[in-house]
Amino acid sequence: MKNNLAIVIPSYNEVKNVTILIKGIKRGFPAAEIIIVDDSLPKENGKLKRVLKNKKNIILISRLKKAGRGSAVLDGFRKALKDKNIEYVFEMDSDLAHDPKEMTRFIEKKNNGKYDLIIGSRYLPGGRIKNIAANRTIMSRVINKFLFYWLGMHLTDHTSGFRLYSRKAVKFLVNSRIQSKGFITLSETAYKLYLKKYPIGEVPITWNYRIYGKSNVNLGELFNSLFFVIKMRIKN
Ligand SMILES: Nc1nc2c(ncn2[C@@H]2O[C@H](COP(=O)(O)OP(=O)(O)O)[C@@H](O)[C@H]2O)c(=O)[nH]1
Ligand SMILES: [Mg+2]
Repeated sequence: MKNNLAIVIPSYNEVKNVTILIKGIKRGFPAAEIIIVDDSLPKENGKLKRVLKNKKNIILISRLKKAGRGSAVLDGFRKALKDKNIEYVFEMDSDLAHDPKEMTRFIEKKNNGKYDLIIGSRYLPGGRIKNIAANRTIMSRVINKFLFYWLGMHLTDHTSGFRLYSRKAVKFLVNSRIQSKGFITLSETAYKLYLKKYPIGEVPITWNYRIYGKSNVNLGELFNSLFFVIKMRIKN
């Protein structure tokens, strides 16, 4: 049978994490097409290239400039669509926040309900957050509650980067003129799909704080993102 699964992974200075992550993916999904969209500068990107050399079913897109998690994933989506056999497209972080063992839960839900997007939620009953400072969890929860009411889209986790899309949804998104570039693209893409009435579901996930490397979120991007989603609803 032809492989019908692609996994898009944005990365920025994550050589060590990516090395571990792809091993985990290959254990469960040996034939999946893994598309890594890396924005590291040439030196770090070179290290990643060496690690991935001669590995099967891995495509590395090297952008060599930090251009945002959201835009990286969209470039990965475009690449996934080039393969006509791909029907399921995952996106997941490269920093081991998301456990590839949980991917089957998404696939089962999608197959049972004809969803176009399944979001891995930290806040659904059964979902968990491990090893992170309480203040960040509280901030994330507050933002998600706000988005729940402001966008009127009743999801528990709008900004989770562990997701499964149908081919149809991916095709729609790459042609949707997405305006944002960073992590808030997660909210923008979900909202675009919601407005067009694509069925969206959630499954609980366990989210892990990174052990290696450092987080890219900062207060500046956080505020810009909040303004962005406020404007996004007003425009629609
Ligand atoms: N390609 C690319 N990936 C990014 C960028 N910013 C963040 N990432 C990746 O997106 C994922 C989530 O970012 P992270 O810094 O862990 O955010 P946090 O989990 O909210 O602390 C990680 O896998 C990062 O490597 C970017 O500008 N470009
Ligand atoms: Mg992270």
